Amino acid sequence: MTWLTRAECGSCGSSDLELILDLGTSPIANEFPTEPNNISPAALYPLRMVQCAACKLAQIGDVVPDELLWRGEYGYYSSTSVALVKHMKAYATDLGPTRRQLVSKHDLVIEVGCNDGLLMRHLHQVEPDARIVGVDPAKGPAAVATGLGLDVRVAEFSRDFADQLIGEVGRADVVIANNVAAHVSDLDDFLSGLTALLSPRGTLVMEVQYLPDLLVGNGFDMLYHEHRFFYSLTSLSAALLRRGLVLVDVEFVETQGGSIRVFARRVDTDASSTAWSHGLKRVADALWSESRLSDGGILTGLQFRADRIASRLRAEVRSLMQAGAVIAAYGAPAKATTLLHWTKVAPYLSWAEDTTPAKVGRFMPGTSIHIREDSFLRDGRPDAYLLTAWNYAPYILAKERNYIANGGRFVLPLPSPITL
Ligand code: DWN
Repeated sequence: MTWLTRAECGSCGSSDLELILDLGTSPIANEFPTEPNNISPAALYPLRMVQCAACKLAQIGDVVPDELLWRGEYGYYSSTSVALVKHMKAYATDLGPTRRQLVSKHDLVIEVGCNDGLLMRHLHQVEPDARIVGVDPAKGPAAVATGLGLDVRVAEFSRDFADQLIGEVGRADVVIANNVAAHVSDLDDFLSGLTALLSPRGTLVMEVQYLPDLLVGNGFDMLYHEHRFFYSLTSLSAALLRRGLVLVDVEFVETQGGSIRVFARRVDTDASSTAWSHGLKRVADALWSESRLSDGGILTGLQFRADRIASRLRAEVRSLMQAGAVIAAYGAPAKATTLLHWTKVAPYLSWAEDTTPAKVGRFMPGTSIHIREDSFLRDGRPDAYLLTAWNYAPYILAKERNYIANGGRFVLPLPSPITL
């Protein structure tokens, strides 16, 4: 089974797709093998980003089928990231009775892509009288959530599954989908399913990685095969409207190198009620700002910046190694697969360290880099780390202040390689 080269936009169907970024070939990013270097050429897939000239949605140019993408044990568990735990706790509070009052007593909340139930747990804490149901296709994370007593359905979300779920629990007052809309193969079916799940006056809350932040931060490593779509507010608004949803508010959050949290309601209800007047203005302001950004050529220059970063990062890492340094990767995030394969710095890394138990003992995809447990509390530390989990840099550099004070170095790959 191979990949499908996209002939039309996954949202509006236009065939006017422009190449933005070509990163050659790369393995599946979130599948951490138990053996080193297990990549045959057949297991490498083209990695390109294209943008639809009609609706401006950026998307992966060659779609690896779900059956291949999710065949292994999905390696991502939200609750293993301290930074994400903090983020989701604040997120739940924001939706709860003391802030937006979106999740109220006896409400039905459905989270699509609930992973290991991290947000669900915190929503239960802020509103114990709400009914919260999760959906996720990954058996491992879903089993963790179920083990915590959470109501999680192990299933691939679709319009058909939405209809089945409505029959079981009814339509939701709040539907949540964080870091999911980027991953789906059929965007129309996915968004139509979310719309169907919503009660007439319900609210959809979605977090997605924000393309302008990716561009400003040169985050080319966010391009990997499970990320099928890359959203601006302009393209997301058009995609939602096409499926009967209108944006009523937007917040900018730090996760994943910069994301947006959008709030949307069904067009066939009173979405413009005064309750959302401030939110509607925030949406209008953000759309205007985006219209100015897209004229700056920041999108068309991404390929040049990715090329330049690759050569500069190799130079930074090579010079450290030539000075006798032992270098390790700090974090084994999915994006590190793209970073290592595009920049070709894997041969300079002695090992990787990660706090995710499911990743420890395995290898970075397509490399012989062994993943060890987080050595924060142990000796045997390297002379330098390549900070592959750069999106958590403030948290990690603060956590590692003693390592740095004792001469430890960090190489930050993005937005431009620099050794601290
Ligand atoms: O959309 C997705 C996002 C939400 O999460 C999925 N495509 C898969 C995944 O992407 P990722 O693997 O790049 O996510 P993270 O959360 O940026 O990965 C950070 C990695 O770094 C994790 O494996 C945990 C690790 N880590 C660590 O070892 N020490 C993280 C921190 C903060 C640390 O101190």
